[in-house]
Amino acid sequence: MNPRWVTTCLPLLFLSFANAGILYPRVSETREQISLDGLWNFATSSPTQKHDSTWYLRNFRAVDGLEVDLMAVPSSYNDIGTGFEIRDHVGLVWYQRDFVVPKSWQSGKVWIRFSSVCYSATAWINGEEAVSHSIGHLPFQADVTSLVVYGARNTITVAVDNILTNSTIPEGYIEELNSGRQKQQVTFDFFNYAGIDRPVVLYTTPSTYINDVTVTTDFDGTNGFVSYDVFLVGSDAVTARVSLLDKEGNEVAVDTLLNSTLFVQNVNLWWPYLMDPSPGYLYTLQIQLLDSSGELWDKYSQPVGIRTISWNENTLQINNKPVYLRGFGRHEDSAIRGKGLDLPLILRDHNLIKWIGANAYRTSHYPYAEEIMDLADQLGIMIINECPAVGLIHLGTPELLENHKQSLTEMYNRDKNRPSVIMWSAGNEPASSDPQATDDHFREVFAHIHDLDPTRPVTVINFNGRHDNQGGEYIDVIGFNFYTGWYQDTGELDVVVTNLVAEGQRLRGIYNKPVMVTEYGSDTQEGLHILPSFVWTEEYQNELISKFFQGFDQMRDDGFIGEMIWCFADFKTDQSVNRVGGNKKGIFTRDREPKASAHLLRKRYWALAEVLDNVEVPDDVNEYIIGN
Ligand code: GCB
Repeated sequence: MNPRWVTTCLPLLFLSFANAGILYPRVSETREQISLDGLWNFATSSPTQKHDSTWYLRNFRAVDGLEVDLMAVPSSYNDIGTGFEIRDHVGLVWYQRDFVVPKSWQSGKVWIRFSSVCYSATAWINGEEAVSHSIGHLPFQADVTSLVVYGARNTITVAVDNILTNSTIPEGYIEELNSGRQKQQVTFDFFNYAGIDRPVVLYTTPSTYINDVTVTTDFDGTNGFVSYDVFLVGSDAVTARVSLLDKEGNEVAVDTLLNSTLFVQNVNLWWPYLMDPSPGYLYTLQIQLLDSSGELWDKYSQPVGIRTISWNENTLQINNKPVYLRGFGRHEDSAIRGKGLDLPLILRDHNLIKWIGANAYRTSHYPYAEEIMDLADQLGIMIINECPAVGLIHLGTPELLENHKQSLTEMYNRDKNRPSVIMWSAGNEPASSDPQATDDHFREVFAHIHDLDPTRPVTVINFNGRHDNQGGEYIDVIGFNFYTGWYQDTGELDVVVTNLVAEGQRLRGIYNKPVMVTEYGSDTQEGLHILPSFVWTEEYQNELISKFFQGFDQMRDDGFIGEMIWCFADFKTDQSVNRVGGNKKGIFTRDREPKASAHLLRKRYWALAEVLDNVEVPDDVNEYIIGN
């Protein structure tokens, strides 16, 4: 045995309460996994039915009068059917399926993990409640070791509720329509998709297991440092072996403590896309627990990017180099699937992001699937990671505040180790009608996220809405959404540059913090052309964004750190008279084909990369759009 492997007897039971681990489930020599994705039985019901009886614990197909359909997991349920009932459903829906747990799983622990259910969910296994959770877009799990039967068939039933209230994250309320129907009103414009929209897995761990790991990184010249904290649950004495592997799988550092710093010579730093010929370099932190005889007890591998983030009143820096963010606001949205995870789609999206030369995006307006975040880590895309607090109104109410903080905690627990996450966003466009409430609410929210994570800056987009400086001392970066030339001064392209620069300077003046535009743009129907340009045409979108480019370039040397267009792709919204088939501010159509603006933005982003990152632009980007 390696002499550096020492036995560490830890107060393990104590640790089990100290940390709420939500590690991404990975198969290893000690961990197995079964996917529960596929077609589930599916039924809708009225909200009151939940409390009627325990009808839902029976086989759906045997419940008299219950109409049972099939539903794909993962997917939003709304656009799978053909009727209004399912698309516009308000309240509970029910999912059910059978699964078999292998006999061999009896020796350890069995977990069920949902990557996201929108919005609240309760799951029963064989009639026993297994887990309940209430914030969408975030994972949750439960130990179901004592609920499942081994070597036999089990049944899982999941109740999913899409109702949003004035204390949920995000907020909403139910309106009685003239028709007598109920409608879920929301404080955002994207379609209110719901369902089991990300993968569901069963997985195993040993009884003493790695519950969580927190990693922070640093470097000094060519030396890299990976500090880690491994949290165990269990009660046995174990031996630890924690090693760092490079991309080729070579061990470059090793330690025997559960909490230590690994030192890496000739470090390969994690760099953003186009800032280095090999952006997104990932090491693997391999954590092994061994029993007293040296047998492998548990093993978990965590990807690690070694990089630093620093910020001051003028700049945001990765590895001590100022970065200029060029990217998008985006949505998880596509035809039929809604917000359901779709691997071909997310790959196409990231191929388009590389093609266009972007280096960043914001997860507007909720945390995206872990598989999406994996791509960002691997490609070197910088992420402003936004919690689901979009359009909060009831600021100052204790329950909303608690839920808001909880959404940040859960997002942090899930994504804390991701190198791509360079900033937290505690929300988008909160209402500002009550400045006192805004101040109190956000003072607590910022303190909370800064306590969780002192290593990353924090923003709220359009903080305080009207940009007065209530609470501004707690915010690190000012992100603002600015629709001059669209919602304001519609059709008035001549005022765009002046309005934009004036707003940027005003915000700089108030906060003295780095400032960036997190949304700008215009709805554009692909294929619609009018000369001279007219709102909704491809010409207008191009002319409007060209004006913004001029404004951005005027601000760039004065604490202006980024531009994100709204939006990456067209997306579905609720029915409304100012949305024709959805929000059409996409640079790409909903099926991910370029509008004219995508080609223009590509020239802009590659020109910025050439000037700021010193890269060669691709041969087919033959015209540079930068400044004037
Ligand atoms: C905004 C919102 C975004 C909307 C966008 C729009 O300010 O943040 O969610 O989609 O405006 O197009 O109206």
